Amino acid sequence: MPQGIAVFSWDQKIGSVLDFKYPESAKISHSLTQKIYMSHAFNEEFNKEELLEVNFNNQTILSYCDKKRVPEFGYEVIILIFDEVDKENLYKLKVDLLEFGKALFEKPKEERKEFFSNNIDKFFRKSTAKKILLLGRAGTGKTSIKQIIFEGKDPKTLLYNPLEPTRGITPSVYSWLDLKLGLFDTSGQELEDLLCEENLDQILAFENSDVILYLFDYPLWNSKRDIIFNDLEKINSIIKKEKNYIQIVLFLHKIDLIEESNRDKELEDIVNNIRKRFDFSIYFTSIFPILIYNLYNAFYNIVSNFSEDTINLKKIIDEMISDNSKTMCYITNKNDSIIVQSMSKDFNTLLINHIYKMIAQLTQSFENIAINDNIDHLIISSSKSINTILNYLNLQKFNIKNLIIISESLSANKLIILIGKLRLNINRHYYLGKKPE
Ligand SMILES: Nc1nc2c(ncn2[C@@H]2O[C@H](COP(=O)(O)OP(=O)(O)OP(=O)(O)O)[C@@H](O)[C@H]2O)c(=O)[nH]1
Ligand SMILES: [Mg+2]
Repeated sequence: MPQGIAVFSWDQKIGSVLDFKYPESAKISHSLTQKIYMSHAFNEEFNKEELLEVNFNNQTILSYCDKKRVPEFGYEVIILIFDEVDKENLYKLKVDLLEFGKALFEKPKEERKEFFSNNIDKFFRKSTAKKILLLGRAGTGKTSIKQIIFEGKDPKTLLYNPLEPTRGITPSVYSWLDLKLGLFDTSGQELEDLLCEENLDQILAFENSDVILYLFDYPLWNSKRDIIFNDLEKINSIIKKEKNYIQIVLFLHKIDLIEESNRDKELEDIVNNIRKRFDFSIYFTSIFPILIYNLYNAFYNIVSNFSEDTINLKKIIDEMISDNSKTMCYITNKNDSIIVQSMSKDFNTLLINHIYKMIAQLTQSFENIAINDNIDHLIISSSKSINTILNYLNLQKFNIKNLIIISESLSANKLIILIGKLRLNINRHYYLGKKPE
């Protein structure tokens, strides 16, 4: 990503005059603008648009000036500054800067600043921060979910070695593609106090929240559903006082404790029961290996409301999955958390946890060999004709790392072709800003 962008003009008496820049912290020294001006002025070519690549103090600068305009308006220049330039990306940046500069300088001076601010997002990816507040009674599974989804912990370990109860409010910040997610985990034992009107921590917890995730587990629903309804009423009245829109999402957790033969019917009854009083989205979750897919999906749905990257990546892999049977695909981030996934309906869900685990074990050593030895992908074929391909995407700066496809129907060769296509689409999304149709 560029370090900065700036527009300046050249006054014959006083030198460079900085018109505007972004971000405000970008350092645009006089010697830099002087060097850029000289590069344009001493370039023999006149009467045409010029886009130069200039190196200055370990920085690379792309600079655009339309020299046809110089006799009438003087030198007007727009520059884009980089610490390091991605060669793959350079051509696209040049085209974008040329288009942007041209459109900007055609505008009357008084309109340029607004045009500049409204359009620089094509060079700077916006990182948006969102806050999720996790609420729920003691032992319902809040911290376990947090550790699985955001910290890559193994669900089995958390099932057999339960965590200590949480105390107070524990905020953590995680990167999720183009988002910064602030996750506020709270203590179930202190929930009643937290929801009390006079509680001082309430402001810290609720203020600026975008989503409130209220978790209740199946045993609690069975034994004390009044408590759940009561909590929800209180939460509802607290957020009415907040200025911003806050979405409430419910997780009915530990659905593994509902007998399988009765599960669908039971869940339907629970939803109908809740719907009589509240209109919140409800997800059914569990950290049990065969059900964990639902938990990941619940998070994608919540996060994709904020993150354009999540939506686009999901579209790319969904499209591929829709053409193949018994296949699953997912993408991981820097922390090896799964950020998007897609699965054909006939995929054997019993395989999921085993594969997550195997990949998690492989991924660190794979990353090292992928970088050091330029290895593109790794294929694992099991004796039960399950083929898995692991591809290092090398897009760490966008917070994505590996692309994984597991298939019971596709041969290793087909997987290689498929991964090539997916990789191309993902790169097009990141480098060319192409949205999937
Ligand atoms: N059966 C089952 N147990 C689960 C599931 N998820 C978590 N647990 C168990 O639930 C217990 C409580 O988990 P925690 O994550 O510590 O619960 P918490 O909501 O953070 O609890 P507090 O911090 O006290 O508010 C642990 O014993 C977990 O192993 C699940 O999906 N199914
Ligand atoms: Mg906890």
